Amino acid sequence: MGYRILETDDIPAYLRERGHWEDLDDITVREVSDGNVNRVFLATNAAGTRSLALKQALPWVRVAGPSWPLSPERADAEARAYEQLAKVAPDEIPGIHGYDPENYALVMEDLSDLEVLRTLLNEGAAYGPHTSAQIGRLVARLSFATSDFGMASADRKALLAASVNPELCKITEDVVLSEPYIEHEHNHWHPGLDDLAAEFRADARLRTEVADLRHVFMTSAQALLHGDLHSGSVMVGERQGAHVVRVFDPEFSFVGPIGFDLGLYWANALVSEERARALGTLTDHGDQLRLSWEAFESEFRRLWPTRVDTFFDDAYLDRFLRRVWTESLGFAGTELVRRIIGFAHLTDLTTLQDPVPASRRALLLGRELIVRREELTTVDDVRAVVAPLA
Ligand code: SR1
Ligand code: MG
Repeated sequence: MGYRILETDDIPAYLRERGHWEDLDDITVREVSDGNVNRVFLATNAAGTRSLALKQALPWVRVAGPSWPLSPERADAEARAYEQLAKVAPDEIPGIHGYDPENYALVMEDLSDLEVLRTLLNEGAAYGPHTSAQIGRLVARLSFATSDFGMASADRKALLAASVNPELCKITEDVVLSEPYIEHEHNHWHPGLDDLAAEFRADARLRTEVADLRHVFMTSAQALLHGDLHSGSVMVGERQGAHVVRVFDPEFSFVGPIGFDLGLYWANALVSEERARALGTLTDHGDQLRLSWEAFESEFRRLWPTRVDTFFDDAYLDRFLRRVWTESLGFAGTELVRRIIGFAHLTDLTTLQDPVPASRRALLLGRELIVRREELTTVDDVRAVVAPLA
């Protein structure tokens, strides 16, 4: 039949055709699209005992519409990423009920009993003790398993070839790793940031450092990434008294530099910290970089003795982790900058009554992380950069 864009009214019959739902008299569907790129629907029965989520990739960027075409094949990348994630972190992703490559549609577990991490934080909640450690551990498990340490060379090459995701990588290369530093129609910012936006575009050193990070992003095929690991790609909550973390939306997944995943997570934690500082609701925000890095590093080191290629010795592990740390800081800086003077701003800042002071701090922090990433070798060094911006 070929690809068709599913509307709310199409979903019941579609789910039934695909074998996901039986009783067409007992199904209610609503659209809950929230991210920038795709459409998401929730199907539930009247008793509330059965529910499913359906995510479909459109042939364009959802928030931009047909004026920004984008191949729906990105859903293939998402389905592939979930396959890899299911091997290393099955309890930290949504249950996947099926993927339909013809319609670029994923049917998966309804997570609406959980909350998007960004939403919770914006409402004033603390991170809590487990979330960032779980994210750090998940990144370590995914990246170790899909690196040359965790996979035989030929299998790795096959994964690399199967995981190319050119269009979505190009979006990142553009909106994160170049456009904010040049004149571009995607860029916009609060007028109170005019001076900094101009300063950043005129800063030759900053541009060269971003060019370096952009090239790392383009060429450093370390491991399979989530590819867009911000706080809107994480859901948290409680189930049967236990803390639950679910990472979703890995459509930007490709084999790239591990620091890109950690960096995005860190940048979004730092932005949340700035929001909390502005509102006087700071709690545990300042611990998140440390918690996620320590969990990442200790899990990666725990897995190291299982490496398939022992030519990589322990001294190399130290060097490799140092590189991941440094690149994570740089990528965190680029994410901070693009979310404020580029495309796709964050509600953490945009919903503040006066977003300017917090945005200025975050921008300055972003620039410091980019240009000083080599000299910031510890978490305390990073905290020392955050503090004087106050
Ligand atoms: C055109 S897509 C803009 C942003 O939304 C996604 O969530 C990614 O972060 C991307 O950079
Ligand atoms: Mg997303």
